Amino acid sequence: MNPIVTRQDQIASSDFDSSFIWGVSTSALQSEGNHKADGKGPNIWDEFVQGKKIKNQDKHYHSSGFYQHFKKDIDLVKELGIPNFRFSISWARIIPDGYGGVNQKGIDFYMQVIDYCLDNNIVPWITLYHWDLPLALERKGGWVNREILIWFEAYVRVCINAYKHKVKHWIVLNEPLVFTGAGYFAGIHAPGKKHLKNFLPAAHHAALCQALGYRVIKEIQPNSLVGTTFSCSHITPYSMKEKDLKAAHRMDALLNRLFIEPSLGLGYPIESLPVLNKMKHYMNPGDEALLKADFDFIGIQIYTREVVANSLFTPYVRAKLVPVHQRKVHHTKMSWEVYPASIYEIIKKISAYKGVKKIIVTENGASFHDEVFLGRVEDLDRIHFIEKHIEQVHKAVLENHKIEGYFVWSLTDNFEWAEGYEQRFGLVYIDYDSKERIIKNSGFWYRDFLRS
Ligand code: IFM
Repeated sequence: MNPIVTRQDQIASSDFDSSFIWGVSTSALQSEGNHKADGKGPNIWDEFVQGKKIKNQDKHYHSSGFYQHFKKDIDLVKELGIPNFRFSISWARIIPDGYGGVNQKGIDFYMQVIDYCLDNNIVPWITLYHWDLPLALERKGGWVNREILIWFEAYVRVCINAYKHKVKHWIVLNEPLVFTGAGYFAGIHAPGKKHLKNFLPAAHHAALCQALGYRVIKEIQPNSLVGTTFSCSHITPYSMKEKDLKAAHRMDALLNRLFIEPSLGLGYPIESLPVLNKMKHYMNPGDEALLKADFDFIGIQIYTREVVANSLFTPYVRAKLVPVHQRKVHHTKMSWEVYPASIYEIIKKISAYKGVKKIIVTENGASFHDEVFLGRVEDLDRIHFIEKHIEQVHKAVLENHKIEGYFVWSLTDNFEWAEGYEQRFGLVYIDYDSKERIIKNSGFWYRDFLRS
């Protein structure tokens, strides 16, 4: 296939140190399909999609079919010359009821995926939890129940013991703010719970589990490299009026600081967001210490920036995100502003924390309207998006911030949670009927960039 763009005057991977880590990310629930195969237990999304909260009533039951087509997909990773592949383990494939009996077929499946990566010189990076809690655990309260610490520890032990001889890079949680905020406060993601009384304990238990996961992995596999990921967005106040500046500060505490600061021993950002005071109702003596973890790397996941205005009607944060249509700015199909400088600002911000050793962008990418025409997907918008973001990463490198890697979200189009299949983030287009994979021009662009 032809390279799509000429590379002169463009950012090149050779502008980065040769040790810089380049990769691509995906997740189990969004791409595997086969949700009942080989003894897998039900998870919260298997149930949630049966309600009415997913666009077009889409279900993840088949998706791109990574479960049966993983070799094809890893072949694509290889063809594109991407050295690192991040995917997640489905908890309910490994332990169908969440806690207790282990499903050997689940263990075997991920062993095959890992082996196939290694056979192809691709480094596997495994996320242990990417939002798909076993349903049996949700029936007992899920993330709201402090027993999640026991369940999660047992699950992590099984995974690390199974794969420790083959996998070095582990990511404990994917974006705890999103799965607790959307799943236990807003009710728009599984399990569809609402209110502060669910969100705060869920968030606290997730923060405890991210640190617990770190400790368990290091205990079993001391030479591992362990990180966890955070969704982050650069925040700009809507105006320079004091009320908007303060609103931006509160929103920053919620979106960017809530989970990283306790892991660094700084506690929850209560002074900036007073509602977090209520977190103490869910904290046991000694929890401050248990929240800490000495992560080898921090994964940051950036898609946009947020413009924030004061809002008396928004409970708890008294701040609102000003939508793109009101600001009339260039945006993706998700209605997220295209603002590449956000990635630079966030790297700078996270780098400034003394306790952060290394930062990896574990997700960055965009959904645009993709069309197949004569067997090709000419997704110039996505190429431009990724290129401009990599330029900003490079700027951060030149300023010696602690950034050491970048992963595109995502390898293939997949099930975008409440947005279903309408949103396509892949470097590779999926025809959901035939399961045909078509490398988009952005995929070729990334390949050429990595070769350059
Ligand atoms: O698809 C998601 C992913 O699961 C988590 N981070 C953001 C992506 C795009 O919304």
